[in-house]
Amino acid sequence: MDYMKAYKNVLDAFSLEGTIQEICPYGEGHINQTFLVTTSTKRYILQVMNTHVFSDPDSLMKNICYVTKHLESKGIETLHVVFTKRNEPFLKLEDNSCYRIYDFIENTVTFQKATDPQVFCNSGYAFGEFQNYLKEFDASVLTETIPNFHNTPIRVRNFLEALSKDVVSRAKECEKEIQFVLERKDTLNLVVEGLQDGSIPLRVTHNDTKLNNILMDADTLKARAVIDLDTIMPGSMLYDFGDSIRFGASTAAEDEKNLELVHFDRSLFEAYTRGYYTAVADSITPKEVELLPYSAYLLTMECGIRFLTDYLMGDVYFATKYKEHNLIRCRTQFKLALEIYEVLDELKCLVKRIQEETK
Ligand code: ADP
Ligand code: GN1
Ligand code: MG
Repeated sequence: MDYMKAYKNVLDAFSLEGTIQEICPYGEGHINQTFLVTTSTKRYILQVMNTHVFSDPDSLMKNICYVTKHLESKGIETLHVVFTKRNEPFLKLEDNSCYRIYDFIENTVTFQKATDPQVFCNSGYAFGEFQNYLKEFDASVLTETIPNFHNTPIRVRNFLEALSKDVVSRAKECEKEIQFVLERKDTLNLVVEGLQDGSIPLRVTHNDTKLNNILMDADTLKARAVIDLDTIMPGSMLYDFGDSIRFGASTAAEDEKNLELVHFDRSLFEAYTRGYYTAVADSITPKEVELLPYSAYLLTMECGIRFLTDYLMGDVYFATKYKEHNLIRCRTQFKLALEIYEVLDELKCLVKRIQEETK
């Protein structure tokens, strides 16, 4: 596809430096379409915003502007929104398609897999620090961009609905996975119940803390900037911790087809927990500490259920590269969830040890 031609009008609407030289697809995100734009003097990230997933782009971009302004005021490196020539934070065309541009954050790298425990530990510390920065942020200005995003019981309900409709007749291809959810659906309520009865604090959280949503410095491999700020909303810090473990403490990619290669890696769990706990030690509550291992199980199950639901619905949510992509992703998640569940008690001991050592 000739991206230069396709997006010329879009880019013309923004105040960019230099003359455009190249536009090419970039990154591994599942939600927005991301492009790297190179001009004669600078690089930018262009995103075709996913308005199916985020139905209120105005509020979404307001959230991002609030949060990035807050971070900037504290001297923290963050996404920089490039405004349009009409001084809007994003461009909406007549066909309702929406586009935004960020400065490309130079000299950074993203990882699709945690290979080095120290890098994973650094990312844990950075997501913990990010949680701290959001503590002082006034949650009342934020719009909930996806209501009930991590409400796992509601995710289960959506799955059951997709299963009963079976609109693309795929249920017969995933009987084992369906059974897996049905057998475990009652183990997924603890965080939502804790938030409801007040025993788990509601905080402002990132909600999408996978390793490729953090940019690491290319030289030091320390975290430079937490990105993908679309889902910053009130939530539980357990969502952020659990989701990082789900993605990063695996020995294989999220879409590895050979399940024999997919294992939960306890040393990666330990590395991340060390980094994260060190950052949040002053604010994490005893119940949150207790539930850290469970949250890894919960978020892994939840994500697997979301992939399976999308598979049953005909791949309407996540970007997929081939027909079984969502089912393959679901299988890696369920394999990991099972392995995490089997060692929950040992992980609790590990967390206690880290807590003692950090005192
Ligand atoms: P999605 O919501 O689809 O996951 P992201 O906002 O996470 O989209 O962007 C996808 C990828 O693009 C990221 O994982 C990262 O590699 C890269 N990326 C996004 N924004 C920037 C930026 N400002 N500078 C450098 N890389 C970026
Ligand atoms: C999506 O946007 P991205 O690719 O960073 C999804 C997450 C899932 C993740 C699974 C808004 O994250 O919730 O955990 O895919 N984001 C949204 O890889 O749904
Ligand atoms: Mg992303």
